[in-house]
Amino acid sequence: MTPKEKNKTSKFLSLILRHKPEEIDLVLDNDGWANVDELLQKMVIGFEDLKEVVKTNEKKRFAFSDDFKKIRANQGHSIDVDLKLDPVIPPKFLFHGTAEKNIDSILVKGLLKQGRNYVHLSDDIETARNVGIRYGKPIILKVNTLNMYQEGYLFYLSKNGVWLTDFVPAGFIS
Ligand code: HQG
Repeated sequence: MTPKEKNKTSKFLSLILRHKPEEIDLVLDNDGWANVDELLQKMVIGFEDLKEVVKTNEKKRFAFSDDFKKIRANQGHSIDVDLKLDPVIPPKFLFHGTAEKNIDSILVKGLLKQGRNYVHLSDDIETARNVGIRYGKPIILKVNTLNMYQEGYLFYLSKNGVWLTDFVPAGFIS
């Protein structure tokens, strides 16, 4: 596979495993897993290519089950799946990158999950900047996550290191 083909396949996998499995008539189970044989057949790709895409994905977006019979996205879903992540204690601060144009609304309404299942946070500023730049001139928000945790908000850490929570009230953002 050329790097371009890998990138295209990875983008399509994100679409299928996070948002629209019905595009290829695939059904995910409650925990977001797809059957690998069925996926290969419906995407018309080979197992070795799929393994290569999963292994080389720069954000480790996908994971196989231990027996390689199932595959799912590690985070980023808009469809209702239960990743079965356990709540964990967050660090003192986490970061969220967004576009400058969103800031007024965020400082009033807080960070909303919008189309996805969670609000996404990162533990480093560079990642947050790269997330924000997707939507315009980036701005990095610092979230007082430990204070949130102490007030009862839950945090989850995806297998590929993305921090997830349901909602960040404006009062915890600086
Ligand atoms: C914004 C990518 C106005 C929020 C990335 C964001 C990430 C508000 C946008 C992952 C708002 C939602 C997720 C409010 C939130 N008013 N705007 N009250 N609350 N927003 O794409 O965090 O590469 O759903 O700031 O790396 O940008 O696909 O979320 O700008 O980890 O693996 O609403 O997607 O991962 O946008 O990105 P998104 P996100 P992948």
